[in-house]
Amino acid sequence: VERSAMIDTWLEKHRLIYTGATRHPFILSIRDGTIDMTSFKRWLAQDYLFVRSFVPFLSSVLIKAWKESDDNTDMEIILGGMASLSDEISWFKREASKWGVLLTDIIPQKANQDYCRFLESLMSPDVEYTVSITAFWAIEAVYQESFAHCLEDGSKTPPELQETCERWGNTGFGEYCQSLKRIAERKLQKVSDDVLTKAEVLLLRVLEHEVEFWNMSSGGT
Ligand code: HMH
Repeated sequence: VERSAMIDTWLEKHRLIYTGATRHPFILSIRDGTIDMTSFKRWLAQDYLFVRSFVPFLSSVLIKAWKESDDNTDMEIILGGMASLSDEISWFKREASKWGVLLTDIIPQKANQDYCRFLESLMSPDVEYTVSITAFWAIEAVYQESFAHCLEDGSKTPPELQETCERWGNTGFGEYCQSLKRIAERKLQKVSDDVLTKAEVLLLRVLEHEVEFWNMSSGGT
C-alpha cells in the first residue's frame, strides 16, 4: 500500500460513513435552527458522561506516547488535549445548569455505554500507540468537522447554541486536530501491514460509534 496520506485515503474510501458521522441530521438540525431542545439536552447529559470516560482513554494514549513515540512533541500535544478536558468538564457543568439538566443522575444510554466500552478496550497496552492515536484523532475530528459546519456562513445556528459549536468548531481546536492527524500519519508510515489494517478497522468503528451517538441524541435508541 502507498503509505503517504493514509488517513485521507481511508476517508475517501469510507466517505459515506465519514459523512454520516460529520453531517448527521442532529448536526444539520443545529445548523438550520430546527433542533429540538430535548435532543440537545439529551446530547449534553450523555456527552458529559462520555467525556469523563475520555479522560482515562487519553491518559492511556499519553502513556503509549511516552513509551513508544520517537518524537517528544507528541506527548506535549496530548498533554494539551488533557488539559482542555479539565476545562471542558467545567463547561459541561455550567452549560447543564443553564439548561436545567441534572448531571448527577444521568443514566448512560446504550450507544454511550457501547462507545465507552470501546474506549476501554483501546486502553489495553496490547493496542499499539499508532492504532490509539489514529482512533483518538478520529474521535476529535468528527466533533471538529461537525460543529465547524454549524458555524459556516449561511448557517442558522440558534444563538444559544453558538458557544457549544465554537467549543469544537473553533480554529484552535481545528489546529489541534491537524496536529493529531500529523502524528497518526507519521506513525502509520512505519507500522506493519497488520497494524495498518487494525488502525483502519478501528477508525471505522469510531465513525460507527459516532453515528450511533448522534442517533441516540436525536431521540432514537
Ligand atoms: C461522542 N465524540 C463524542 N463526544 C465528544 N466530546 C467528542 C467526540 C470530542 O471530544
